[in-house]
Amino acid sequence: MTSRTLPAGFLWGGAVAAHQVEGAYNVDGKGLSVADVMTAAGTHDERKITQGVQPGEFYPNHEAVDFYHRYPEDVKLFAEMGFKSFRTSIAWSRIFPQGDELEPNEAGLAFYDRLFDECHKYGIEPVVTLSHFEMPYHLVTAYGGFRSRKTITFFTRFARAVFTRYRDKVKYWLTFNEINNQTNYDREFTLFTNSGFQVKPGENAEAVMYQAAHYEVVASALAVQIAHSINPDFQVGAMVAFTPVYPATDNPRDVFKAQRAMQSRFWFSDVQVEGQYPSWLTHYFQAKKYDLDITPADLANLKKGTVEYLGFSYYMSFATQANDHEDDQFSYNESQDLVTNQFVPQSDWGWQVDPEGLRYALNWMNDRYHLPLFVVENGIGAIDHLTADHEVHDQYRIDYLREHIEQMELAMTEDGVEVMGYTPWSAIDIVSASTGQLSKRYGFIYVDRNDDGSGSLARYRKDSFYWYQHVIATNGAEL
Ligand code: P53
Repeated sequence: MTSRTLPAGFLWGGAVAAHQVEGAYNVDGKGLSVADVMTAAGTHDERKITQGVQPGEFYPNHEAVDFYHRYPEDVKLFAEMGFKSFRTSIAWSRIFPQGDELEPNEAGLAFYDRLFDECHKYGIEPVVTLSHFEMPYHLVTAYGGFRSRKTITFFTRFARAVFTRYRDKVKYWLTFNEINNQTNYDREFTLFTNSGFQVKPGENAEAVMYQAAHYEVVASALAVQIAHSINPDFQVGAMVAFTPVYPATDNPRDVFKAQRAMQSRFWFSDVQVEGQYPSWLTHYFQAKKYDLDITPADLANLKKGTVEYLGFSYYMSFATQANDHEDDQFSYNESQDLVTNQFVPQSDWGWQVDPEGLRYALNWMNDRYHLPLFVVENGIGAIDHLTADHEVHDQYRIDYLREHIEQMELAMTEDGVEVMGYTPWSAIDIVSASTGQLSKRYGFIYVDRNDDGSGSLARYRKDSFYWYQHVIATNGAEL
């Protein structure tokens, strides 16, 4: 138990992403997105990426939990929990169905007007991600996603359209969700969902990732500039998956390996916050002979488009150790270089649960970035059981969230870290991003839907719903 009081105005809330809740994948003119061509996987395998939508395959995001039609009921439940904020994303392919049109789709824009109005009805502040794993699929097939510099233009056109439309409805924006997932460039899922491409035979995946990510940080910096030209009061943030990488031992080689891992995972936010590339990375490009398209105009734009806060997700921590054949760069390959941390337990999906790592994360970012921080995702995917009385006794979720909130509060009250808000993942059950499962549940609200798409879609409050309601009511004093 803690009795720490947080500042008034702290943005308690919950988070989702458009593609994981909305469904209605082909309604009101929406085009296909990358999320619409990924099948469902099991607990320990990866989703299949198909060539377009293939007959006979099951695509769980097509219907998801039908938030597109049920949002009034869902937002009402968020308000009942006491949400001050609600984080979601705008499905890019609702606004620009193909991605490369010149004019936005009015029906798509109108949906988010309705959604944001519904939030404001209850005093809930929307926190909106521009790109959360949902690039229009046509940009993938026609341009190779962010392989192409042209995609910067498509993205900024989208950003301008929504900044203009929601000028008076949304104040808090995030550019790219977990832009740094693609550090793990050997994983098909991360490159496809972050950047909209797949690696071709014989290609150097790391080099292509760095090129695409460069275009993204430039697109992000341009979006920040556009945002402020439209409304100077907008707050635009970057968003990284903050998975700290610890050294497995106190062997100095392991410590340096962990430092290189952290540099490799967080150069994205270094650039977005500081407006320039870290020196290790420009030297790394030279050492690896990666001849990237990075122009002086790009570098000038990075300087002009720095973010005003840093959003991050926090689920787990990693550990690494040096191997016997390190190159001079101690190059970090996330698919190969992680080891199990014996000091922390794992979730059913093998995620290393580490509440103290959240305090470490907040301190690390505070020291490095000197910006307000926003915990825009935190939670645990778990199997829930709905009782005959439609209850869900998810004490494990309450325990997870309580332990993490405690560490966040310690960082704020004992370490002086400025945290703007906390929007745990997820406000309501969603389709898991990495597995496509519904049964990897995160929500405070249970949705009657199964992995195979069956179920009534009815909503039920879990025990965690009532617990979180009390946390918000006491502004974090009673956990
Ligand atoms: P799922 C990897 C590591 C940390 C967070 O993840 C990640 C990922 C990608 O799987 O994703 C974020 O559903 C993401 C959400 C996602 C959530 O974490 O794979 O921003 O879209 O649902 C949980 O279990």
